[in-house]
Amino acid sequence: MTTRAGFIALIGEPNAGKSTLLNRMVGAKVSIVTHKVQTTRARIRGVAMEGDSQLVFVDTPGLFKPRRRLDRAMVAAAWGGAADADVVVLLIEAHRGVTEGVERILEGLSEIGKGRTVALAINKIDKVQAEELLALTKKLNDAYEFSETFLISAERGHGVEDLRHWLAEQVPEGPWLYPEDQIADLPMRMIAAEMTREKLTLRLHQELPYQLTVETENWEERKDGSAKIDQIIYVVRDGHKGIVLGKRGETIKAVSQAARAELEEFLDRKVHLFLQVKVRPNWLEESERYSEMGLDFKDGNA
Ligand SMILES: Nc1nc2c(ncn2[C@@H]2O[C@H](COP(=O)(O)OP(=O)(O)OP(=O)(O)O)[C@@H](O)[C@H]2O)c(=O)[nH]1
Ligand SMILES: [Mg+2]
Repeated sequence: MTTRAGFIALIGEPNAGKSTLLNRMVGAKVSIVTHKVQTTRARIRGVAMEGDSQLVFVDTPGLFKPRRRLDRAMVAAAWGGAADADVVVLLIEAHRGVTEGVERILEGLSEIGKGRTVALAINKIDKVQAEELLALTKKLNDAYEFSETFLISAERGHGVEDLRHWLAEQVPEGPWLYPEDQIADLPMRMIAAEMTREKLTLRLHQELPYQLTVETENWEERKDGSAKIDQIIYVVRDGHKGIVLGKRGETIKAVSQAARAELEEFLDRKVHLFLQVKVRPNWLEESERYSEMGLDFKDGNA
């Protein structure tokens, strides 16, 4: 049997649907998803099998014009993901088309895409009319020489099978990189922290989700088979702490319940989740916070 295996980087603007696509390819929720931009902060690997090919998908943070250290580190991680991959898939939102942000990404691709297979995936086709897709496909292929174009809905699954089949043929021959049954390559404590951050992002408004981070502080396996997980939510201001806690602690309680439910499903066992909110005005400038997130602090240097 000739096996194949390779890395496939999913890149695109924030909110393009990269994490949704990764989860669909893997068949499990490995990467968090919200309707807000800049949800994913680091590279997240999910593994899928297709015939004799092992596809290692690399979800990346969205590409945007960075302002803060964290933004710069995120964008660097995303381009780094593309540079390390065998195949790059650029996701574009069908209803938004070629935005300024997309134009900047195409410029970047003219460097990083050199000598690499780059496919275009126009996502969220459920949101537009078929005629629009034709025009958009042409426009994008005029701007960059993509190896192939796919019209997909990561959320509903349209076109995803075709993309997967095609990718299975593109990755190089070689031994599999992970055990056949592995679906993610991310420490469990990090997946757990991400789940809590997703629930916080869904509940909190404006800038707050971008100014907090979640870390798993302690993970204890209990004799009864359950896990006790302690996490810290770092925020930058006292006022933020109050908002995260909510009136009579209602917000943090709801977040904790939602995150715990998802963790229990993922781990298939009982979880005791304890969340603590700490004010740490300078966490966005602390290198340890970046390594916890899976980012390189130096990448954030201006
Ligand atoms: N209508 C529709 N919505 C989609 C589709 N794919 C993803 N979405 C939605 O788009 C939003 C963003 O999805 P994500 O997967 O978090 O996007 P992302 O590219 O990972 O975003 P960042 O991590 O912020 O860069 C979510 O609300 C998804 O449910 C799709 O095919 N159709
Ligand atoms: Mg994402």
